[in-house]
Amino acid sequence: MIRTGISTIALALMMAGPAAAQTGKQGATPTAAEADAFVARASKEFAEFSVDDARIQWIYATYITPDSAALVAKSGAEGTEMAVRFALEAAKYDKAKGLSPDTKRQLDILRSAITSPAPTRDGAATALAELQTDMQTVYGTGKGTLNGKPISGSDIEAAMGTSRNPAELKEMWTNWHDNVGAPQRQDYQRSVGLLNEGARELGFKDVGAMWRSNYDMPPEEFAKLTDKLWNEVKPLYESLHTYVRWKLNEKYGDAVQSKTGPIRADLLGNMWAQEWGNIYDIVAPEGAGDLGYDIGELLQAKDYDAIKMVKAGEGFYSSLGMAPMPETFWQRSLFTKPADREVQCHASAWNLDNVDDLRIKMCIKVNSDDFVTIHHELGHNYYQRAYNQKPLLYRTGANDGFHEAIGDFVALSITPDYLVSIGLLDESKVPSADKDTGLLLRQAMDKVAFLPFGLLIDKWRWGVFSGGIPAGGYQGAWDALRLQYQGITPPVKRDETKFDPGAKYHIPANVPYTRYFLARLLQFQFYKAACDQAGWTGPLHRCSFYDNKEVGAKLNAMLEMGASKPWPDALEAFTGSREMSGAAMVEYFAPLKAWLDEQNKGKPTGW
Ligand code: X8Z
Ligand code: ZN
Repeated sequence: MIRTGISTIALALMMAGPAAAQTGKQGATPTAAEADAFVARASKEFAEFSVDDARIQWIYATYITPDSAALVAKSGAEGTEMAVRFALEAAKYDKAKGLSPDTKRQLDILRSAITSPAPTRDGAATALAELQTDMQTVYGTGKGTLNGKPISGSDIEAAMGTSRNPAELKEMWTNWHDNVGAPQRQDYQRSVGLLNEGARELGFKDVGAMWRSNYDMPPEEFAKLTDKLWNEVKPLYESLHTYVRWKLNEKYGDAVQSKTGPIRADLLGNMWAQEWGNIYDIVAPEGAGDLGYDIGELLQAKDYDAIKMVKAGEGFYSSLGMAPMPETFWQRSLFTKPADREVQCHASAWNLDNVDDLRIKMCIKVNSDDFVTIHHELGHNYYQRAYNQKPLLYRTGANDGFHEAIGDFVALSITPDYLVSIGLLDESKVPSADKDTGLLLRQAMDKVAFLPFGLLIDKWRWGVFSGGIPAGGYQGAWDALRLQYQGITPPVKRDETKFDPGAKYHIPANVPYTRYFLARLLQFQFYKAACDQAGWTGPLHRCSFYDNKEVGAKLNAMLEMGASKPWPDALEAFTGSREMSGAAMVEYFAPLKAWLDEQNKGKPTGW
């Protein structure tokens, strides 16, 4: 199974079962042929283990009970033990002379692509799996409150997007963080110890260094690359921050949002202040700001339900020439939140048999956020199917940012004209060119706002794993990074009895997050390339490559590669460039940046 919403190779590698160690003769340097045989054996055993493991994980994620939790922890521990054993063995075969590039690459994948390594000593993998499952159960079953009444994770997420009442927002924010985050603090600290011990046994400095070593370059260089990329787009974020803070001050007044300093985290339309598109109404440019439509309202007006939304997403991929999702996708996916049981609502995409048992798991609501997320998840599924002919260890993204970028890249094509072509928007309602600023601002509220958030989650974890952030300073360091990068502040005082990182899914689930930062930039690189291929000459943000089979074929060629080649090769195959870069995103938003800077004249900037 490759459960991409959660992780890619990492989980492929966690799906492991007991295997007899068959290393080369004790002490002797193994031969290239022995290394080939080892890779084949490891792949086969992973593949065999993975199907049952995937089913167990699926059952847990779609029906959280003490029983499914116990089973998922047990299977997870077995998988980790096997993955670690293969990683240690791979290190030995790595020394063989005359290795083929493919064997070398697969050995490297075996060595480093484990997200949750555990030490080999007895009981450690089980202890780690139990801690991680406990945290995920706290997250998956956690509740906040609204007006004193309990409210589920998916409902509170939606309510944070629509409420404009600062007291309600503060209540929801505080209770979610207190109820879901704080109880995980001890378990998280213990899990960090075990993860680091595991990473060190595998020859890495700490888990952070291990995560950073999966990008076809030395881990230190990768950290530098992320900073370089951030610096390319930071001015865009600062312009947006200045403008949005001003608008929030106009709306709520000094007592709620001051004209200077950080923005109050609960006012931005999202529980984590990671995407701000839901408060577009507050920031819309005067006069030209009304786009004349909201995707959520269009869907509701046309009586869309969850299935119809997913069908629309599938329709886009079909228009590129991709085969429809298999019948089993429709039979086995979880599209809506069941009324009678606990499920993990955080969206994910799965391939349970590594071939074509594709599924998504989501608690879909009929709104704009979820329409985009459906395209995101389907992007994972189409990627998974495209590379399913490759050797098992290559059945993942060129890097994890690629996997996260595909569906978002497709969703950038949801332009007004596209909405007309699928019958959601009336032709007479297509916003005229004078609405371009509004369209770009709506997009920037999601795409640009996310950038510092996408970066800081792993800045925090890299610090925790390296020891730079001590266990007694988890909360303080989190707040400091949120302030430094995002320029936001919690609505109530936090202290070290809290654990706000645990209130974000990817912390209890231990899913690396830099992938989403990379994806935010990559999706614009892909989009610009696709629009160039399509011969688009208008403003970039009005381009839709819907129905373009040529773009589809070229995209598929990149997707089919999976991880078989270093990611610059894959990037080059589709875009002609070998560098990840913020330039395409900066170009897309250039007209908005000029407009924002005009609006911001004379206003306080920075925090
Ligand atoms: O976790 C996700 C996807 C599943 S891979 C829904 N995303 C990040 C998040 O929700 O925090 C997509 C955008 C960022
Ligand atoms: Zn994803």
